[in-house]
Amino acid sequence: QINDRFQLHSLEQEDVFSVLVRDVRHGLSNDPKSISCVHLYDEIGSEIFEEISAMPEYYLPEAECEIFRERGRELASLFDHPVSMVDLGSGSSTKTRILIEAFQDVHGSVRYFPVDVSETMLTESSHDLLSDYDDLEVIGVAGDYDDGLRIAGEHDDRPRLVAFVGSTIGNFYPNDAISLMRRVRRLLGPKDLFLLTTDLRKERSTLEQAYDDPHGITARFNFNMVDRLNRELDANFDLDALEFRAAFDEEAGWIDMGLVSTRNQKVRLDVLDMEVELSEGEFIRTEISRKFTLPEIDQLARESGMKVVNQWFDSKNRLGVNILAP
Ligand code: AVI
Repeated sequence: QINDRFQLHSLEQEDVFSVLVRDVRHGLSNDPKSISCVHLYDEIGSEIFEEISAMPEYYLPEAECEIFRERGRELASLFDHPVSMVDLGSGSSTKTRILIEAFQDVHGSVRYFPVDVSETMLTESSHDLLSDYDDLEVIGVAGDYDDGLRIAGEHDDRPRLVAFVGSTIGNFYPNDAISLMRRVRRLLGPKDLFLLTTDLRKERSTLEQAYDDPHGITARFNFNMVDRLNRELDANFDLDALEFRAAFDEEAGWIDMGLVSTRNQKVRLDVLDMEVELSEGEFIRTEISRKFTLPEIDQLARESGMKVVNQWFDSKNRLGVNILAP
């Protein structure tokens, strides 16, 4: 019975290892050096991210869930008919569950398109959702965001809500964020909507405690990635000569996260046949996390060919859920 309501589209994906090789070669040749944040999330990294999400200092999940609980039905009521919900980067679908319930309350049924690179995660979470909700149909897409948008576009008899939750847009450089959102825009029909969660600009100390946390969990999240390079790329980074740093860059408007070399050192990455020199004090960026002002959210929407039609905040005004229309 569950299987009747489940379809899986498994797209050919470039294997994780080739992507790692290419990204690391490119990132470590750049100035400033960087390692793409997608590589933070191997199996161990994803578990550490769950720990981050449960820390009191990392207010984002709690704030977002509050908004979903308070506003889910209002969101569902923006549509006249049952919708297809496309969830870009669905992961374990915990947060979107709240939205699915709200849409079911208002419209009865929901067709849910979770999109995630991990087929295992996708199949497991879809199975859990289908056993919990009878009026749910799940069309999973194991692939990237563009695969998800394309497949959702092929099933277009319902109005669509495309959701990009978790404040993940903040991990994209400004131009990449606009380019992704323009691709979302292209899928949207006149009655479709895009839900975009953005973390908001706030006091430096609150931001820095969320990313440079007193428990050292985010530091561990970063060191795990370097440890991964040591294991998978036969590299010899000396973890004792690296220090975690996460600071708010006021001018750029983002948390800049990464590792600082505490001495001059040469690192070999045997698999890449590459040698990298790090000088004392040199920073290797692992991630940015943008914090938006309200005019910046409007501008992002505008530059992607959309407009903000609803905007909801949590009771402490820490995070915003924006509803964008084409
Ligand atoms: C996944 N992303 C939205 C997180 C963020 O807040 O930018 C990633 C993260 N990195 C460290 N803490 C959380």
